[in-house]
Amino acid sequence: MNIKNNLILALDVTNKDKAIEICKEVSPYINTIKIGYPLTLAEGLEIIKIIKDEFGANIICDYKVADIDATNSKICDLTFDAGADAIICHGFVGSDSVQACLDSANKHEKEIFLLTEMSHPGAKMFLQKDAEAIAKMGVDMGITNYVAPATRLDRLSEIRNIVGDDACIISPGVGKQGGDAKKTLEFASAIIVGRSIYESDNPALACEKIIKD
Ligand code: O7M
Repeated sequence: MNIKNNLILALDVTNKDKAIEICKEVSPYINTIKIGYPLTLAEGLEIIKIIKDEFGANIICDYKVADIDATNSKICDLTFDAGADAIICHGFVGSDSVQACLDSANKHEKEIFLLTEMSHPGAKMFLQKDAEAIAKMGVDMGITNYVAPATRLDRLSEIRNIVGDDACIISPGVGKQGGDAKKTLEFASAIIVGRSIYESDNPALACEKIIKD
């Protein structure tokens, strides 16, 4: 996926008009938009095509898919049929569940991103101890796209070592969660930024600052 300025917008607003307004403002800087539950639950799956068609953006659906294989297949099929270019899947559920996501992506000629360790403090309670094993599982399965935290650069670096230099790592946690864009991009292929952009009085300027820093 070609990610302009190595910057992905997490479009976690809950209203279509607001979403479109933000996308218009940031479109000179951003071509890849992450749509998650907040916007999808507010506006329905149709929002994927609306944003994709209006802005020609890559759409990564952040549905953190984490169910049994049969259910994961349905979730991924519906998401790709709705126009998503990629879907984010949890790794902790194990290889059969992740394989179902991968099979759906391959069938639709789309992509998955495998979530390893999360960025929030709570990730240290359970997920962190298995994050390296999750990344190794992804490598064994031939997965080339990953999500790893901008809030713990030592962990991001460790995950980079496991998945290799050719893998694409997208990294959330820059800005409001305390991560630094430039330092994160020493290890990550792109950063995911939400509130620092969409809560800003000037989202375009916020993008410019993040890119220049
Ligand atoms: O910049 P923020 O903190 O407003 O938004 C960060 C976005 O990244 C938001 O959409 C989160 O749901 C998401 N995210 C994390 O913050 N931490 C993670 O570990 C994982 C994600 C994510 O994108 O999951 C794939």
